[in-house]
Amino acid sequence: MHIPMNTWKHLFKLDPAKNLSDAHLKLVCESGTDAVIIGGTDNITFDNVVDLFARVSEYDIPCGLEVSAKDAIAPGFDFYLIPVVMNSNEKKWMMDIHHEAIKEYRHFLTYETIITEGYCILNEDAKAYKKAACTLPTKEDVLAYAYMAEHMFRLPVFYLEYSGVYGDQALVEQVKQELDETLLFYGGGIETKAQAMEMKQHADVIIVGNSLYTNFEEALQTVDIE
Ligand code: 1GP
Repeated sequence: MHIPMNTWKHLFKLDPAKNLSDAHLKLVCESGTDAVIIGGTDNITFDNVVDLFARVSEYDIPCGLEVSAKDAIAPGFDFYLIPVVMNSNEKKWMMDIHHEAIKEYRHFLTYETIITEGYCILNEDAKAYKKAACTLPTKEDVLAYAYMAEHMFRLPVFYLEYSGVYGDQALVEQVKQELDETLLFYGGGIETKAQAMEMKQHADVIIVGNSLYTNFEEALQTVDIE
């Protein structure tokens, strides 16, 4: 499948370790979002990933797996988002887990389905920040990571990850100015349509996750950002 990332504006990220009713899942999948991502940090298992994927597959919406645990990688997704955590202190979050995953799953982790994300995690309290042993980068650091993502590694995506908190709009704007080819994904703390519109001014794609589980009705409005 050709992944039409260049047309994306908005993605919902569903956490397989959290509960979403069938009625709410239907509204998410029929919301007009460009794709649904399944991903999270804690308690991600093969079973809960496959269960949620089966439920999303009832709908006519592309579904991707953002890989965070090697044991929870399942075949059949339309695409696989592979984070490479650029501000991690540990090589395993950039290379080694990926290496192990490819040895096992290369038959379906293919050129056509993989979207490698240069991840920069900016919320020190985020579970992913702690798990991936990150260091908080300065503004100059972030801009250099963005430059590296595009010019050194030619990554399709640079992901500013504020997971759980609403980020620094000025920084998102500056990072966008650093990028020409690499798409800028922004995720973190978007709870309202106004916030979605604000971040979408600069990011190519915004990702909404947690607010689906805290204020569903407001979260659903974030799709409507034209
Ligand atoms: C998390 O970037 C996504 O990986 C979305 O963040 O859960 O804070 O919306 P939130």
